[in-house]
Formats: sequence, C-alpha cells, structure tokens
Amino acid sequence: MRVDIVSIFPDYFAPLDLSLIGKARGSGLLDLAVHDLRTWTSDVHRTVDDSPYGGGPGMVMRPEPWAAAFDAVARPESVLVVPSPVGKPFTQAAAHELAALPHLIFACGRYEGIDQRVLEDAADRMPVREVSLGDYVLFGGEVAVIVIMEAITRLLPGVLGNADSLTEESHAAGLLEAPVYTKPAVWRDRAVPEVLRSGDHGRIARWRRTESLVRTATRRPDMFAAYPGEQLDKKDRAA
Ligand code: 6GU
Repeated sequence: MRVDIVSIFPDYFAPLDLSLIGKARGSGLLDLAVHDLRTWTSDVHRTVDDSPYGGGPGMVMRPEPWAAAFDAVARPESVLVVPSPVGKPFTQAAAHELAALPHLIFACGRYEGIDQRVLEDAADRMPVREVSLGDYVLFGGEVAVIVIMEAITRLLPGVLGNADSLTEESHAAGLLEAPVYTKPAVWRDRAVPEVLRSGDHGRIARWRRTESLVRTATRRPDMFAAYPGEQLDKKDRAA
C-alpha cells in the first residue's frame, strides 16, 4: 500500500519510523511519504491560512496549496482521507476498508479547518472520506492520522506474524475481548482464573465467550445492542 501524508507539521510523523509500522515500511509492505504543505505555497511567507469569510475566531486553510499538493501526489487509484471532528466515525470496519485500498492521501487540517471548496474540488477526481476519531476536538489531523495508520497497517497482509490475533481481537466480532493473563499463576494473592489453567479448551472457549459478552454488555451497551441476536446461542443465554 502507498500512503502520502500532507501536513504543515511533518515532524509529527516521526513515530511512523518506529516499531511495527517502521518494520512494515522497511519490508516494503507500506510505502509511506510525508510532505510539508508549505512546499506548495508560492508567496515569501509560505502562507497556508487566512481569516474566515463571515467572521468568527481563528483561521481557515486556503485552498491553493492543497490543490497543488493533490496535483503532485494524486494517482488514478487515490482515495483522500481527511481527519476532522465533523467526519464519520472511524471504526474497525472503516480500517478494513482503507487497508484494502492501493493508495491513500491524508490531508491534515489545522486551525478551524480547510476551505470547504478543497474537498468539493478533490471529490471531482477521487473519493473523499472525512473521518472522526470520536466526539472531542484535537488541534489538527496529525495525531488522528497516526492513529488511523496504526489501525490500517496492522491489517495489511504480512504485518502481523500471527493472523489469529486479528480474528480473535476486540471489535473483530462486534464484541470486546475477554481479559488476559500470564505468569505467575498467583501474584499478590491474585490467582489466574482456574479455568484458564485447566487445559480444557472447550471450557476455556466458553469462559472467554461469557466474559466477552458480559464485558460488552456492561462497558459498551451500544455495541451489545447492535450484536445480532441470532449469534447468541442457548449457552450464551444461560450464562
Ligand atoms: Cl480525526 N481530527 C481532529 N482535528 N479532531 C478530531 C478528530 C479528528 N477526531 C476527533 N476530533
């Protein structure tokens, strides 16, 4: 997968050299470039913003540098992703959709946002997805892009050693995962649940399933309500 990130703070993306994302880049599974939006300014001050029409606080990003940036990085197969508090919620399902695409362009807005015409104009040449991480406001899209890239990169084939970690994890099946434990078996008077040390794989699977349902029902009633009833079997209902 190819990714181009455009931002006025390219230094924000240093963490994308690290850990498993850095490894995915090193092995060629992820081809990622970060660009400074000011590369595409044409005045001496390298201006990217101006005051909002209609008045109000703060500044708005001007359209010209963004259009020049897209001219430089867009490909026939590009999809533009714009992190924004007014976007659609970013979910694990959205991560899967984006991970299946050949080319993503991320446009990181700052200040009060990007002139709306930039997104309209871009939509004439490529699909545009405005996505939000949640109901709170960040300074800009940079940290959101790091979050989204982490969610996407771990879904790319070959990035995770054990593909089971994808099918078993929280959100994969619309439920939260059960708690996990490792050695020592007893720590500060707290024992690991006996069932997990029983070696009885049937009992272990049943215990995890129940914990998963109880966790989801108590912590995420919204997610539990959306869970299809036909996937609850007799033993689930009994538990
Ligand atoms: Cl994706 N961007 C910004 N700037 N703020 C946010 C957000 C994204 N998601 C929640 N707040």
